[in-house]
Amino acid sequence: MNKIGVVFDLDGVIVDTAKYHFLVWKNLANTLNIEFTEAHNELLKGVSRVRSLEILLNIGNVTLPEDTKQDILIKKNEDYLEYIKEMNADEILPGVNKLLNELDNKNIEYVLGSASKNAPLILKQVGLLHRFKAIVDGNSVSKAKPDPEVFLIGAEKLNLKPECCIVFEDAIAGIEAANAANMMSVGVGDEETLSEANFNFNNLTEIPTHFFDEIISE
Ligand code: B16
Ligand code: MG
Repeated sequence: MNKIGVVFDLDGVIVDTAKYHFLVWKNLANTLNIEFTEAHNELLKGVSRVRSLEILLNIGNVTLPEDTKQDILIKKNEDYLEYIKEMNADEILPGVNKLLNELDNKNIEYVLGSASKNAPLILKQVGLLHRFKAIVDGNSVSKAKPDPEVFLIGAEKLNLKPECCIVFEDAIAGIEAANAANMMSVGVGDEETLSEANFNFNNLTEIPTHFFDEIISE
């Protein structure tokens, strides 16, 4: 393969914003008398905000009118942004900077492919926004992961065919989306959970130096 490009998920790969999503959803769940555990939170990883609320309400077997749901979604994001505005470069996950430097050195371009509508703000907070060739996020897509749309747009931004793109993802929905897009999927996190990925690593520090060279030479 001559030329390759990379699409990075955000939450769980570049930064751990899942902990903030959890705190806010947990708080909202309490006000709705829904028991919401960290295991439940796994179900929200990689899926859109709207879908996250649907999952939460399903867990509690709660039905709400549409306008109440809209109010909850607004409040969810307001509370979440309180955490985001305190973020800084210390929250970049281990191995990210080294990996981006390596890609830069090898002239391999990379874009972001995230479900989050707050992706540009989060990247700005941690000082990484300028490094990506393009940002494809929850504002750019009509269909959320596991639909491949976000990654297919990423491939367009990279001017590459999907099969020349490598996706780094921490969520099952994201691995499914990458596979559906006919891209190479790299699961970042628990190998058993992300068993559908083409490659698995616990975190980005584990990516071997020759990982990209081997894919290019295939
Ligand atoms: P927002 P990713 C996803 O980010 C999160 O994993 C998921 O938990 C969240 O619901 C989604 O973003 C939407 O986030 O409320 O900020 O629009 O993993 O796709 O980078
Ligand atoms: Mg993620």
